[in-house]
Amino acid sequence: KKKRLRVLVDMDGVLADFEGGFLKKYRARYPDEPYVTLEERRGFWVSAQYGQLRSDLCDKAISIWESKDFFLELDPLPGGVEAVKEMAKMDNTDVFICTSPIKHYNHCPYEKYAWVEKHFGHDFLDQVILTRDKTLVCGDILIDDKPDILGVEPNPTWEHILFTACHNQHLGESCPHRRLLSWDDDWRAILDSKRK
Ligand code: UMP
Repeated sequence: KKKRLRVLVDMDGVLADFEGGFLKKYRARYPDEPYVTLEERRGFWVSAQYGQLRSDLCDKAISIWESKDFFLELDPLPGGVEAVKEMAKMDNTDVFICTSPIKHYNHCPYEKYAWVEKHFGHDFLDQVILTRDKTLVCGDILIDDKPDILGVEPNPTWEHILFTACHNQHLGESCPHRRLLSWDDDWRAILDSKRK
């Protein structure tokens, strides 16, 4: 029996290297300020950890991803673009890129579309979902590096597959989700486990 499988894939931290891009531009713009290495990152919110380091560093961190070209110039994470392109060609499989733009909207939403066009091609823009509430989006799985994905829908249709990132790699049993350790991990087996 074949029902189509719908896969939702997050962008920042899963397809695009938000953490690496942030640290590089933060250090270039604020060379004399302290920073958090990727090894030391804990918690999803970069701004919160920088704010704990020193209160004024929260706004300095935010200034980085609010800048023009920040999202557009993010490097792809290894294997992600290739994996999503392969998924999109699989039989009975629909794949969407599901990403939350920041509320400082003058660059980010535009650059997210431009990033997808640059790395996937113009036709793939049909697969982009920008939303601040992923619980409203229906799908079989959501591959996302954020440990807690909450919104107005208490029972989302998708199973959250936690994509391992620097900020979530130390989370233990407190985080109950199945994981995808990287795009070298067996994402095909995860998809197959959801096919009816
Ligand atoms: N983001 C912040 N603050 C942070 C870290 C990330 O606003 O400290 C933004 C960047 C992305 C969004 O636009 O949050 C994360 O979106 P998802 O990965 O959940 O789609």
